[in-house]
Amino acid sequence: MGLYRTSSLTRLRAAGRVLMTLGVVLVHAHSAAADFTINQKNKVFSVRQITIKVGDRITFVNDDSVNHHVFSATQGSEIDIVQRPGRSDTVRFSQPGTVDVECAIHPDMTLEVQVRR
Ligand SMILES: [Cu+2]
Repeated sequence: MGLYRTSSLTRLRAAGRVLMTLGVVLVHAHSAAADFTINQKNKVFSVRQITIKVGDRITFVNDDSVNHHVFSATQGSEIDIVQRPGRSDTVRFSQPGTVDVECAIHPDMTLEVQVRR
């Protein structure tokens, strides 16, 4: 009897550990966001196009000696960040779709962000 109790308690504990491990794995998979960096130098973005996943982050860095204004009017993914030289700001993209980014000061500076599910 005593032996039986011990063994079913052991089984319960083992099952609990499996469930906890699964939970940790699921949480980890859900939060596995990637980080990207895009620089602004000589009045261009370092890439013209980038494909990322929902939840990923892009850090915009102003490597110029003039102000930039990272801007997007894409609905649900609006960006409006004035950047002094040397400044960097991180934006998280939470909506799937195409996000058109530009510099509101230098309209030739454009960047297309493809956000995939
Ligand atoms: Cu600019």
